[in-house]
Amino acid sequence: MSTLNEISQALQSGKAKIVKELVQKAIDDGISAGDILNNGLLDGMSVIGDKFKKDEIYVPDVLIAARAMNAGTEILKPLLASSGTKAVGKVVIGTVFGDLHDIGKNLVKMMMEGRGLEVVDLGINVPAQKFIDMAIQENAQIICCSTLLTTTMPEMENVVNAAKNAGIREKVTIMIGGAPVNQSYCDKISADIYTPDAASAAEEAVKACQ
Ligand code: B1M
Repeated sequence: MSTLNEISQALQSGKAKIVKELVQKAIDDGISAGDILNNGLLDGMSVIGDKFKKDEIYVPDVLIAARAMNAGTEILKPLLASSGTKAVGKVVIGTVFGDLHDIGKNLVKMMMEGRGLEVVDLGINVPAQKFIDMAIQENAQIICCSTLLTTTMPEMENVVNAAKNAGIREKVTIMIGGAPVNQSYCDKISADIYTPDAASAAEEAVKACQ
């Protein structure tokens, strides 16, 4: 079995310590950070997602796999963060109110930091007004909203409206992303930028700060 397969399998079994060791081994063997992320860690997480959907596994299993995923991405962080051109800009990021998923949001944050952006992470379950208050307090150019649940997508529109109400809509770029979101939803709620993945989110954020 290849190391990437082993990483995927260990993640699916929730073995955080083994995932860490295997990710380090893959790095030492010269496998690129992007390959390890996409074909090892995310491959395993996608199998977990399928099984969760089919009720073959339950929330605790998914949480254990998520912990293993985070253990792996922590090791990759310096490598993902060392690539790309540096940019100057400040971003406020969070998972919207009602949503506790943070793996994708954490990846977006990691990629943005890798591109030299300063990222203020508000965590999960973030009320719309908090995005605005923190953007004002931190003088951020960009607000990034992540969500994984169809039920919490409307929270992104609440962020857009809260920015209008606070009088900062013209000054701040609102970026949205997460599995249920797409370009047409972005257009519908009058957010500024939708990107499908963490790498393109970082790329677009850099452009928005220029
Ligand atoms: Co949840 N969950 N979950 N879950 N979970 C999903 C999302 C689900 C699709 C599973 C399924 O049914 N197949 C489903 C949502 C269905 C829907 O809304 N249509 C679901 C559900 C239903 C639930 C609960 C309601 C389950 C329950 O309690 N009965 C519950 C909700 C809790 C809540 O939030 N209030 C719940 C709970 C959980 C856990 C806590 C157990 C755990 C989260 C742990 C954690 O995040 N720390 C969890 C997980 C792990 C998942 C799955 C399996 C994996 C999500 C993930 O991390 N993917 C997920 C199934 C799946 O996605 N296949 C599922 C990997 C991650 C890297 O991808 O976040 O999409 P993603 O990020 C991508 C892009 O979307 C993008 O970049 C990343 C890649 O580069 N991106 C952005 C993300 N944010 C972005 C922002 C941007 C730009 C790009 O700009 C700002």
